[in-house]
Order: sequence, then C-alpha cells, then structure tokens
Amino acid sequence: MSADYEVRGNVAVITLNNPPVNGLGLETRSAAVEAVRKAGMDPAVKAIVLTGAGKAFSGGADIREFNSPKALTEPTLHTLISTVESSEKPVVAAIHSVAMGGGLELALGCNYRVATPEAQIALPEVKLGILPGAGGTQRMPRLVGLEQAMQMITTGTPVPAEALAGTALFDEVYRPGADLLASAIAFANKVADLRPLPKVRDRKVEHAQPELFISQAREGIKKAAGPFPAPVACVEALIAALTLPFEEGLKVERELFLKLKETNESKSLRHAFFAERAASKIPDVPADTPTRKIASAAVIGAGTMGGGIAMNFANAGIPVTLLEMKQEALDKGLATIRKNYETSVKRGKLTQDKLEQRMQLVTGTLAYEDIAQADITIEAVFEDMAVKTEVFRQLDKVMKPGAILATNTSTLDVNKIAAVTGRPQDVIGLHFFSPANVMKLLEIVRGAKTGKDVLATAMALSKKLKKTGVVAGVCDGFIGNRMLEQYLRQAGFLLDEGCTPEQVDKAIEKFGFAMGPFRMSDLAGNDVGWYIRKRRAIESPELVYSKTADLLCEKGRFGQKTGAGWYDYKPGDRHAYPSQLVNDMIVEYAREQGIERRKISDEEIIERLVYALVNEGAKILEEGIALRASDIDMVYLTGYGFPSWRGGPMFYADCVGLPNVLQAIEKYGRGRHGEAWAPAPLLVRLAVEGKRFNG
Ligand code: 3H9
Repeated sequence: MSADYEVRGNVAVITLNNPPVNGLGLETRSAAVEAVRKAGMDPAVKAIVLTGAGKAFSGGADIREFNSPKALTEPTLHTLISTVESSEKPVVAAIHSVAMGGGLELALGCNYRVATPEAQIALPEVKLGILPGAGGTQRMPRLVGLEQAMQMITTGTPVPAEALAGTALFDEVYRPGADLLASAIAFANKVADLRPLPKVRDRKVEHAQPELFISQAREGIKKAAGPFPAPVACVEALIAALTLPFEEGLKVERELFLKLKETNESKSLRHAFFAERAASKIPDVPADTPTRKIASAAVIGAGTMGGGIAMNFANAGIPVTLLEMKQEALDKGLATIRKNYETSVKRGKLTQDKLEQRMQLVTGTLAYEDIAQADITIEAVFEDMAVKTEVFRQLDKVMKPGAILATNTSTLDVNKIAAVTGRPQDVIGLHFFSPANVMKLLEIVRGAKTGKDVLATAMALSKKLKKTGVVAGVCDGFIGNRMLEQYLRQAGFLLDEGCTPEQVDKAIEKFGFAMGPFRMSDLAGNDVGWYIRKRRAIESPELVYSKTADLLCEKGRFGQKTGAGWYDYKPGDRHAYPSQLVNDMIVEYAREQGIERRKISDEEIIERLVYALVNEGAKILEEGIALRASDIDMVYLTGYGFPSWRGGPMFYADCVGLPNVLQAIEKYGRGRHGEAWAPAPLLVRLAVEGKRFNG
C-alpha cells in the first residue's frame, strides 16, 4: 500500500506513503482513491484528513511515469482529484512540508487546506518544460489571484505557506512547532457538518482589467521565455482560467500539457532532473559509507581560482584559510574576495552583515604549519606537475592524519600527484569551474587509490557547497576538458577552413550554448590553453591543432584580461568586437598552409562542434572515466553552458539518433583532419544495435 488509512474518532486520516517524496505514481493514486472511497462508505467517518508521510505532503506526479502508459492508466491524477473533490464528506489537506506540482493540485481539489508555516508550496512544472496539468492553472488563480498564480506557475519558485497565509489557498496556517495532524483533525471535526462543501472550482477568477492583464501577460512572457514554449503555454492556460468556464479551462490546460510533454525541451529537462540525482550515486560507494568530518578547510593559492574556492566554504559557513607564498599575493586574493562579496551586496544579493560574517570565516597565511589542522586542503596553484607535486610534498609533511588532500587540477594525472605523498588514499581531485563561487559543477576525480570514505566525503561536501558533484576517473582533462579539447580542435579547424571566430560563436550560441568557444577562451584566458597545448605537444605529438590559437598568444592576445584576444575589447566593456587583425591573421595562416577557405554553413559548425563532444564522450564512457552517459550530460549542463533544454551532449545525440550522428562523423572523417573523427567503438555499437547512450 502506498497510502495508509486510519480512523481517529470521526475523522479518517489518509496518509500518502510513497517514499521518498510521496510521488503520485499509479500505485499511490490507486491506494488514495480506494482510501477516499472507503472513508465515504464508513458511517463512523464524518470528515477526511489527507496528509503525507515523511519529508513531503507530495512532490507531485511521478515524473518517471511520463514515458510509460502508467501515467494514463486509471486512476489517473485527474481521477484521484475528482474523487476527492466529489467526496460527500469534507476533505482537509494537511500540508507539513513540500506540496509541489501534482501534489499541490491534489490539495487544491480538497475542500480545505491547512499547513505549517514553513511548508514549501510550488507549481514547478515549468522547470520540467511542462505546465501544471491536473488543474493547477485553473484552481490556483481562483485562490491566490491571477498575478500571484502567474508568478508561481511561470517561475516554479517555491513559496513558504506563511507567505500565502492571507490568501484563500489556506484556511489555517499554524504557529511554528504546532502539531499539524492534531490541528488538522480538530479543524476537520469543526467543519464536518458544514454544507455546502466549498469547492475551488466554484470560485470565480476575477480581475479589474482583464484585457490589460491578458495583453501585458502575453507581452511580458514572450520576452522572459526566450526559446522555451512552456512559460508561454502557462500564460495561455491562465488566460483560459480568466476567460472560460472551469471545465473548458481544464480542457485547454490538458491539451497544452499533453503537447508540452512530448517536446524535446521537456524530455531534456526531465532527463536533466534525474541525471542530477543519478550523479550522486556511486555503485561501489553506497549511500551509508562513513564520511570524514569537514569543519575547516584550507586553500593553497589565492589567485582567481583559489579565492573563488575559498568563497564556497565561507558561503557554507566553513572556516577557510588561504595559503600564499607572498604577502602581496595573499592581500590581493583577500581583497578580491571582499570585492566579490561587495558586488553581491550592491546587487542586493547579500546583506552587509552577511558579508562581514563571511569575511570573518576567511583568513590568510604564508605558513604551511598554520593549515596543519584543516580537515581538507584544496590546492589551486599553477597547472604544472612540478609545482603541484611540490605543494603535495609539503602538505604530506604538515597535514594532520586523516586530512583530505585535494587538487583542483583541470587536466593533470591525480595518481602522479597522489604518489608523491605517503597517503594516496587521502588524495582526490576536486575540479572547480571558473568562476568557482558561481559555477555549479564540481568534477570529483577519483584516483586509483582514493579511499571510499574520501570519495563519499567529497560527494557530501559538494552538496554542502551547493554544487553538482560528478565523479570522473583519471585521464588527461577528465570528463569536461578532455571533451572540450576535441571541441576546441574543431573550432580551430573551422577557422582554417573558412570561418571567423564570430561566425563560429554565433552559430553555436544560436544552438543554445551560453558562449561560443572563442568568446569563452577570451574570458578564461587564451594563455591557459596555450600552456596545456605545449605540454601535450611533448606528451602526444600526434595531436594536430590549428596553429591560430598559438599565433594569437604569441601576439600577447590572452583575452579579456589583456584587452585583446580573438576579439577586441574596450576598457570597462566586456563586449567582444570582431578584430580585423585576427581575421587577417587567420586568412594568412590558411594561405601559408595551402588551405582553400570555403563558405561553411551554421549546420556544419554545430555538427562538428557538438559531435566532437559526443564522440569523445562515448570514448570516455566506454573507458569508464564517466560512470554513466547522464554524468557526462551533467558536466556539460552545469560546467560548460550546454543548453539545458537540449539535455547535454549525450542526450542530444540520443534525440538526433545515434545512426545519424555516426553518419555525420563518418562524413567528416573523410574530410580534412579526418583522423580526429575516428568513431568511438561504443557509438558504432549502439548505433548498429539501435540503442541510446541514456538507456
Ligand atoms: C507534475 O506534478 C505534473 C502534474 O502537474 C500533472 C500530471 C498529469 N517524481 O530531489 P531529491 C525523486 S510534474 C518522481 O534528491 P530533496 C528523486 O528523483 C512533477 N521522482 O530530494 C530522488 O530519487 P532517487 C512536479 C521524484 O529532498 C528522490 O525523489 N514536481 C519526484 O532534495 C529524492 O529527490 C516537481 O517537479 C517526482 N515528482 O527534494 C518536484 N520528485 O532517490 C520535483 C522527487 O532515486 N522534485 N523524486 O534519486 C523536487 O523538486 C525535489 O525532489 C523535492 C525534494 C523538493 C520534492
């Protein structure tokens, strides 16, 4: 059973019981319908309280069912809600925590709703590329008004029940700490004999200026929605609530819901929802693996990366010490952290008090001895093996036993770094992405000897720091940068063959990337890649690149920080202006190489960049560097600006169809630098078998 039934005096208490969040899957719906009917038939019962067990009233419809016939199998969510709504005995929803999506829609079908003040109320369907499809768009405006309903439905943002206490949504919002169930039963007894039973559907949606509301809502959402169809559909459903009778409004909502559910946008966002949760699971490190305590941290290197990493700890309330070699560098690092927080204060995202609290958690030192007692250290020094191993030798000497020694390397061999210490089990890669205080991704690199408890601690820490932790194995570049390498190689070849940086960036930004490869390199610093290419030229001389990026660096054009890179920049202005000098340099290089430049379509640019990611991703998956295809998607969604509504490179390839992807890769393999396109054996196998990367 996934709904419990008990009778207390004259009140039947039905408790949704489908851990972890009482998702309204078929079994739960069936059990709830049966329980409501049972209460209806029991002569001893005069009223019903509907509540949820554990940490939620209900997290909503079971999203996993969306792709299966179960979602449409009776009793559907609609049937459950109309069973509740047509009960002859009053039904009181008692909400103690999360009531989201279909869970909230079920509560809206009840005659009364009572809640604890901290209960989280949301219609978050828009974040999954759909809209509330079980009456939410029709009932919510009848209770909280059109404006508030629109705000909640088009953003999906949760609102605490106490903020909605003055609306008709709630009949009672109790004091903090009140016994919700006892209060709800008392309330149910009080209203047991009142007739007629109040029903949300009988209320009117009113607005003083309906036409103005409609035109402003349509206009406003067009701007806010960008390429997403769901917010626009949310507004249309709300307009239906305003202009049509209840049943007809429901029909409009239903049609829009069914259409949205089948869009690639929604499928991609649903994929990302589960991918994020799957990433936290490591097959041989169960959830109950003991973790180490992290009550203090140290960061080695107070540069941009080190400072950003330190801010993460301060934001999470963990004291952190920054270690530098020179006082000047340390002062600069600390000043930058303060400046970053001050910017947040100016933008209204942080109070001055909070700023001071966080700064108090950040201290600086020039001595290794001062960090010896830290529970974790994260090295963020220059990306050079000799420099990093020297730091780890020092750490091995001074750090207390049991401290976790992490490296923020973005490409180097974590096993080699671990090997210079006498405690490789304590060493792990924690690869933050720049700006480290903003970007969600944390690549957690598991060395050959990394202890399971260290890995489990790193996963728990990523949650505490509000990051999406994704586990990667050791290889040059791990998941993200190893794939990026192939993407950037293609971007360089495209320049040689006929593109400008602007054309490449525009094409991939139109596809949905937050930033094209050249604008991104200018932001990150072109010298970083230059340094890595020099190392790779020694380690893997067979790897061929366009030399344009090196020529650019030889001119000192390192990007925004030097005021010039692939583009020109004006002081105080981050806008990228196309550079005649760079474009001439590209044409001249192609001439020297005897490359005949041609007109290249946006379609080719997108295919070559995205399929380069996919092909390398397939190799990474087959080698076990990534645990699952969806982990690769998470890396690209949270660390590299891959468009969320395309679900990540591997999911995108699944949607295009792997045989189509393979065909394109084979075509490019017959072109210039065809060796870069050797198809990944896994891709070939899956394409032949008609399978997908993501199951
Ligand atoms: C909807 O309702 C459509 C209707 O309008 C119309 C229908 C006709 N389904 O996030 P957590 C799983 S659409 C299935 O780590 P937390 C989740 O995958 C739905 N599974 O916990 C994970 O599984 P696992 C609208 C779900 O405490 C586990 O629960 N609702 C669902 O940090 C724990 O999740 C939403 O969009 C679900 N609906 O946060 C709400 N929800 O253990 C989406 C969760 O196997 N959910 N799971 O990895 C959330 O926002 C958060 O999960 C919640 C709890 C705030 C509820």
